[in-house]
Amino acid sequence: MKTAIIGLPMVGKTSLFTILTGAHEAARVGTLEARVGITKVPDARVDALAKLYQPPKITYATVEYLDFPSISKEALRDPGYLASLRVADALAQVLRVFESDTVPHEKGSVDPVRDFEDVEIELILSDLVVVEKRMERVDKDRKKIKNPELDHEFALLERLQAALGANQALRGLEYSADEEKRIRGFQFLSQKPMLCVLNLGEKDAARLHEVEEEYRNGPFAGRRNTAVTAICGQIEAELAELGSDEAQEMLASYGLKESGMERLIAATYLLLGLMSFLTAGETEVRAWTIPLNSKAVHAAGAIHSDFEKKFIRAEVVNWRALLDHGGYPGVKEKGLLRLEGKEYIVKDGDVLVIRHS
Ligand SMILES: Nc1nc2c(ncn2[C@@H]2O[C@H](COP(=O)(O)OP(=O)(O)OP(=O)(O)O)[C@@H](O)[C@H]2O)c(=O)[nH]1
Ligand SMILES: [Mg+2]
Repeated sequence: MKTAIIGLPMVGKTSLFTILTGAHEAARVGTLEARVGITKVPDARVDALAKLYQPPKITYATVEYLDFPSISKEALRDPGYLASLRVADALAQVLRVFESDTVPHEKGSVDPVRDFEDVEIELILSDLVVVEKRMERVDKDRKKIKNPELDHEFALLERLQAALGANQALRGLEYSADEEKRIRGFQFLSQKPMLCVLNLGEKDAARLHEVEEEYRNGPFAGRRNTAVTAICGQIEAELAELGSDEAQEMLASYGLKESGMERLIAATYLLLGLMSFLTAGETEVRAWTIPLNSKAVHAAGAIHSDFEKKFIRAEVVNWRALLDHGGYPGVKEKGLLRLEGKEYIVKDGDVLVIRHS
């Protein structure tokens, strides 16, 4: 799962990317010079189970981030930039809330909502071009052959056109499963889930949660597929250089409980509609990523495609129960280990053992 970090010039995209991923190397994404980095999803359940089992291998779920050059009309006309952005599963837009003399933003002043709308409008216009091109094509075909499929598609495109024409992002619309399928291939930019990352200055650090709530319940309230999180990039950069005790101390000195990065990663994960199930034993404790509401048989497939094909049953126990009873013998004795079939909907924090033939 890829999340593209986007935003206007000099808002702290690259700084954020570097803190998130620790990656410094540039890599090519298609024809574009963008940077790719992988972040592990912090998971206290994995930590706790690893303490119990002491396995040689501990594996966290991961999210991939892409650091993009700043968004502009020009960038969005560059086919390479567009193509690279289209493959992202979600967008994280960095919004500058910190005051800075070095930022040569033409409008200078801090206004994250204005900046958000500026980028939003570019995404919308770029989608509108795609929709209208496709409408022309479909309309031509409709004149040649009578096909209800084409009429369906045209009607859907008209709906998208109307929304975009009214400056509405496609992530705000509701789609039937059929419509979802029809438009997936277009990889519309304004349809991608959006994480707004408010990048606060040091002096606002103590008000981090307050500011986040203000925006979440204010200008960004009620938007579908949109999440809001606030960080203080400068502090996070310093935290990244520290050991965990020192980091805790520094957080406390700003009146903060946890690192903003952890909240940001968790928010990305949720926005992408993902959850984790776990496997735990003496050889490895591991978090596996699956879409929310996945069936047991698909969870098995995340581990190994053979497990999906030859699935018999899943042994399921909640991670906390496994921990509290010191492992499998304990939960078996208490009757807490359940046997579930293919159709079982896996829950966040389930620990699974897949029985297969
Ligand atoms: N005060 C403050 N300055 C920051 C923060 N984040 C970034 N900066 C400064 O802003 C400038 C741009 O930072 P980058 O991370 O390169 O921003 P960017 O969005 O990647 O910039 P472009 O890719 O050039 O559009 C640098 O001078 C940073 O030191 C922050 O959280 N607080
Ligand atoms: Mg940059």
